[in-house]
Amino acid sequence: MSVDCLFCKFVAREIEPQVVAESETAFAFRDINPQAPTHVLVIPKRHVANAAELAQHPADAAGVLALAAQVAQAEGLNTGYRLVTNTGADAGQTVFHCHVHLLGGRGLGWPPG
Ligand code: D5M
Repeated sequence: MSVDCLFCKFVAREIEPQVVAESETAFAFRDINPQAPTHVLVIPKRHVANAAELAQHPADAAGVLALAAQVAQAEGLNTGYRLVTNTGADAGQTVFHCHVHLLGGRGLGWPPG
């Protein structure tokens, strides 16, 4: 855990987000500024800054993807959804605890902006 990290505080339940699902290694909650009817953030419970750091922990990376798939199914996203991981300032990363955006419930354009 990183003491100054908002998402670590969510995992520790020091602050309560809108929790969607949880597993041994991953945690899912609704984005505060949703960009689609379903916009859930799926994070590793372990504090890592980004996807590159998450790759150093394969079990946690797999846990994040598995929880994302579970949430997508629970949300009824049968016709498709998108997983996005912004990494670094140029990609628009603003929270430096790795997170995967799960977006669905509407048609999604490509390429993203
Ligand atoms: O995405 C960071 C995301 O984190 C962004 O979509 C808003 C979300 N966010 C920020 N604060 C909160 C709280 N308090 N609850 C829920 N969601 C939050 P990035 O890819 O880093 O730009």
